[in-house]
Amino acid sequence: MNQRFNAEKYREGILKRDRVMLAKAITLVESSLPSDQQIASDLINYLLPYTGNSVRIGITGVPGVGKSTFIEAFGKHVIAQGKRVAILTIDPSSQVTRGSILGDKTRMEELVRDRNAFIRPSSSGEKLGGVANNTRESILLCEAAGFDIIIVETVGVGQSETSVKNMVDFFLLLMLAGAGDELQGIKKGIVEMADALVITKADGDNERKASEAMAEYQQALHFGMQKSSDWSTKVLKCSALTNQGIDSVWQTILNYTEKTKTSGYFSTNREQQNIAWMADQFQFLLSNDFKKFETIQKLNTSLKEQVARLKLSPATAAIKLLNAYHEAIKSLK
Ligand SMILES: Nc1nc2c(ncn2[C@@H]2O[C@H](COP(=O)(O)OP(=O)(O)OP(=O)(O)O)[C@@H](O)[C@H]2O)c(=O)[nH]1
Ligand SMILES: [Mg+2]
Repeated sequence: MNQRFNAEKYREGILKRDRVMLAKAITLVESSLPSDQQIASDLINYLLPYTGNSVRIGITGVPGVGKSTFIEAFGKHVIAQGKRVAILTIDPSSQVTRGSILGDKTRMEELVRDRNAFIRPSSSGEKLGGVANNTRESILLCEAAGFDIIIVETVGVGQSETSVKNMVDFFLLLMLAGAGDELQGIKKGIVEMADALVITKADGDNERKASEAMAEYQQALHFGMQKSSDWSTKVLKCSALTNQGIDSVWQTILNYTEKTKTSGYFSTNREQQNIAWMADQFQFLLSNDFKKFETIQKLNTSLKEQVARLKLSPATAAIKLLNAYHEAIKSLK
């Protein structure tokens, strides 16, 4: 049985940097219970003034590229600089399996035990807005709890990279040397979206291949489009085993934040992300509300048939659907 508190109590705990309370608050924002959602939204509104003071880093890459191992090495490095690091892991498959959590606990063995690190796998949740919305709220909670670096990790398959890109300041793509983009299951556009590409496992026999891969990507990206951040994608290599190159990744992120804070991009990007978040959420609410009316679902089915058989124009059918929705709402009053 999950104990629930009022929003005030969660707020107090989080501002005191109580990690147990932070974990409980994340469970709360992931909950689909309407009563929990009410407390969660009060809590987020309370905490907004204490959020925003972090660097949000998205990390993606195919299974086995070395995300967990990299995060362990990178996290420790950043903590050694006096920072506190929160790691939120998004599993795009519907459920976080116990296996993957346990696997990460062993791969992030030292971080798990470090008081300056907080690791939390996101469950898909059933809440409106899904994983993306939960993760955005979890980022805010971690910031209010005083974490300076927030890492959002996702496996680079499926739709999740784009939604992660839209909730972070810096987007890092981990790549294997010696395997083409297609082989790695990396979709078109992802490479261009990244603020840095990092070739992993650049150690031992693999080091030369990593350098070759770096040169190839540097060349390919040279012809890429200019980003609105005015930042050109950096290509790096590292080894999480030897720690070679880990500091370069950190320095690159520091350069990025300095540059984009000076240009103003850092804050306008966050403003736009907030507005896009609201628009996303509104779409979710609207389509969910729409689905609640059984009569409209029936009408929807019959209109689809008519449209398919060219008995009715799609535009007219859409208007009929909207009108029926308006009527259904009126009948509620
Ligand atoms: N040589 C070498 N091996 C590494 C390095 N980083 C990770 N590995 C190995 O690569 C394998 C996969 O590493 P993980 O960190 O689990 O990869 P991941 O991307 O988190 O994988 P998923 O969680 O399955 O998506 C493990 O066997 C690691 O030991 C590295 O820097 N050098
Ligand atoms: Mg992993």
